[in-house]
Amino acid sequence: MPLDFQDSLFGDDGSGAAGLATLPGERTALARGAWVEVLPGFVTGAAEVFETLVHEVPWRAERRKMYDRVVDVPRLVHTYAAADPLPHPLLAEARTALSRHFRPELGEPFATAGCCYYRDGRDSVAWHGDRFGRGRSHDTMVAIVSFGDTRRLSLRPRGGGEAVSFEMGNGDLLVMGGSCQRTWDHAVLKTAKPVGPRISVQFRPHNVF
Ligand SMILES: O=C(O)CCC(=O)C(=O)O
Repeated sequence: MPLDFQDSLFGDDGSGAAGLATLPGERTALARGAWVEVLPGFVTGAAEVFETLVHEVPWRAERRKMYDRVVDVPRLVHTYAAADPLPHPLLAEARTALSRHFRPELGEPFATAGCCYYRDGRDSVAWHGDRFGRGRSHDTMVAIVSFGDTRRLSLRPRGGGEAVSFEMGNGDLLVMGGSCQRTWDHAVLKTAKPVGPRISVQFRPHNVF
């Protein structure tokens, strides 16, 4: 697991104190009642948060059955339940700020924090929607904060259509809302570019995963 990295790698000179920028971000309507809202630089001092997450999250490698083989899932993961202490105080602050801002529309707070560690460009997550639990039948929101090197989050209509994508850099926020989990798929696809490690933290309401 690569633990050595420079703040400058992530376009963050490291001098910024850890903090949060003010919501809202910029919202883009997608087809079929879905939307995304983006706020670059939502977390300042994000390089320090990244370093803490690398060391403090109890990362787990998963294996998954694929056809007649069991293969490594190409990223490390850990999910914090709503009551679990989060590994950096800024994550708790971010969840509170996101809950306060989006609650009138979402109707509930963000609860769980899923963490994914993409060690390099070979790590990825394939096209999917968060359609287990209520995401299958109800509009909801998933708020992703990105730490570390820049990776592209792609979205495409479920069943086919033109994809859109967003470069997510260190400290950037992207919220998927409306029908997005039911009517669109999203992915972080592999890249041959020489990218360094990235960690994403996904805040979800109860019973959305
Ligand atoms: O890492 C990301 O930005 C997306 C993660 C994701 O889609 C998932 O874990 O369901």
